[in-house]
Amino acid sequence: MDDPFNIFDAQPPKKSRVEQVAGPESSLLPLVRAFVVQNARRTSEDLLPQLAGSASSGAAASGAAPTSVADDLESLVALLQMESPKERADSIAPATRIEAATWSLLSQRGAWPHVAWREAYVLSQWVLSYTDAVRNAPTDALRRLDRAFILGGPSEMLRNAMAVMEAAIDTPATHATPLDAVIDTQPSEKVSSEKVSSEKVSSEKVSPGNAIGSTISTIDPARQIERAAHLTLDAFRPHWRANRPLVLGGLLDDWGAVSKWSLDWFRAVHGHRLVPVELGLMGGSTSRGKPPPAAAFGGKPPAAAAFGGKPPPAAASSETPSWHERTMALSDLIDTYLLPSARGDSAGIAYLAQHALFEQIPSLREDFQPPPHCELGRLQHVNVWMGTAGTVTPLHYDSYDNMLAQLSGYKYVRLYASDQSRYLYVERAAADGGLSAQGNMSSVEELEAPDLERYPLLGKARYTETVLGPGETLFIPARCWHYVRSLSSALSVSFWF
Ligand SMILES: O=C(O)CCC(=O)C(=O)O
Repeated sequence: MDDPFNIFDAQPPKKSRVEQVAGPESSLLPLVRAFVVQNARRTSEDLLPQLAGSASSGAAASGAAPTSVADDLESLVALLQMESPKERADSIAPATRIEAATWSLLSQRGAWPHVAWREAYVLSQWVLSYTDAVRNAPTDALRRLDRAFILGGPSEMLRNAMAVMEAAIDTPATHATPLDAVIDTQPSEKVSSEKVSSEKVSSEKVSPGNAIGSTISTIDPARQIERAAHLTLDAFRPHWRANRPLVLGGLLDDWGAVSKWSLDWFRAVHGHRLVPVELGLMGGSTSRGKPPPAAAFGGKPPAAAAFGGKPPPAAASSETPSWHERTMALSDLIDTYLLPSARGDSAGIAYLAQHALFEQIPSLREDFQPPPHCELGRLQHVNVWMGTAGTVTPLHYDSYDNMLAQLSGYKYVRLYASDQSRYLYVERAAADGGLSAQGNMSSVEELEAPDLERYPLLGKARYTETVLGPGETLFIPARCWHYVRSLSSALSVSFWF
C-alpha cells in the first residue's frame, strides 16, 4: 500500500544502485537524454510566442532571442540522441549559448518573463552536467545538477543524476572518457579539504545577559505559548483539532541528526553542494511564505517554493542592498556566515530558508523521522532552515499545519491566531497570481517595535510568543500567523502536514 507518510517520491538512491561500471558519464547519459528529449521540444514551443514581446521586454537586447534559444533546444534533442561521442560533444555549443542567453535575460530583468526561459536554463544545465562528467569533472557536473534542482524542482531523474555524480566524487574515476579527444579536460574541483572547525551550529548559552536570555525575560508569562513534554499522539489531538499552538519537548530525542549534524559534518560531507541563500534582512513585504511560481516542466514547483515570488539567486540586477539571494556552496555558507555567527562575530545575516534539502540530498533523511504527530494529516513538505543569528521571517501564515523542529540554536517566535487578521495589515491578494496571490503576508514592518501611528490597529492584536530552543518542536496550526527571529545561529526543520 502507498505509504501516506512518505512525501518523497523516491527512496534515497542507494550507493549500489549507482555504482559506475563504465564511468559516470555513461550512467548519466540516459538520464540527461531522457530528460532533454522529454522536455526540450515543449519548452522550445513555449518560447516562440514570447517572440512578440521579446523586443519590448528586453529579451532581444540581452541576446536572448526566443528563436535562437528555441533552435538551440531543438539541436540539443538531436545531438544527444546521436550514438557518436563526437557528435554529442557538439551539444556543448548550443547548451552554452542557451545558458548565456537565459542568464543574461535574468540578470537584466531580475525575473524570467515566462517559465519557459527558466526551463531552457535548467535544460542547459542538464546537458552541461553530462559534458562536465565526460571531461571528468564530477563536482562541476553536480553543481549544474544542483542549479537545475534549485530552479527546476525535484524529479526522480534529477535525483538519480545527482546520485551518479555524488558517487563519482566519492570514487575518483579511473576510466578513459570517450569524449576526451574532443572536450578539453580540466582538473576537477575538489571538495575543500581545509581544516574543519569543531563548532556546532550554535553553542550559545542562555544567560540573562545575552540575546537569548534577555528575550526570554521579556516574555510575559500570560502570553507564553503552552509547553508539554513527551506528549502522545492522543494527548496532542485536542490541540490539533482546536488549532492551539504548542511547544512539544522530546520529539527529537531519537534523531541521529541531533548529534550528527554539526557544521563540521555538513561542511566535510556536503560542503560542495550548492544551495540558495538569502543574504541580508528580509523586509515585511518580501516574499518568503508565498506560493511558488508556475512549476517548470508542468511538474512540481521549484524546490519547496524556494523562489516563491522571488527571482532566482544570483540574478545580479534583482538585488537590493538590503536583501538578496545567492546560490553558494554549503561550505561557503558555513565558513563565511554560520561559523562566525556561532562564534558571536557579526558576519552578516544569511539564511538557507525553506529549502527542500532532503530532496536534494536524500541521504540526510536517514538521520531523522517526521514527528508521528504529523500523521494526523498528510505530510506535504519538509524543509530546512539553516541560518545565522538575526534572520527574520516576516509575519505570514501557511495553509498547512506545521511542526517546526528546532535542532540547534534559539528562535523567538510570535503567533497571531487567524481571527486577528483584521489587525495585521494583510497585503492585498494580487489578481495576477503574483507576489501576494495568497494574501498570507502582513505588510507590518518591524513587528517587534512597530510604528503604531502607521499601524494603529496592530495595538489591538492579541498574540502569543516563545523562545524555541534545541530539541523543541512548535506546532503552528494552518493559517496561524507566525513571525520568527533567530536569536543565535540556528538549524530547524519544518514539517508541513
Ligand atoms: O524558522 C523560520 O525562520 C520560519 C519558519 C516558518 O515560517 C515555517 O516553518 O513555516
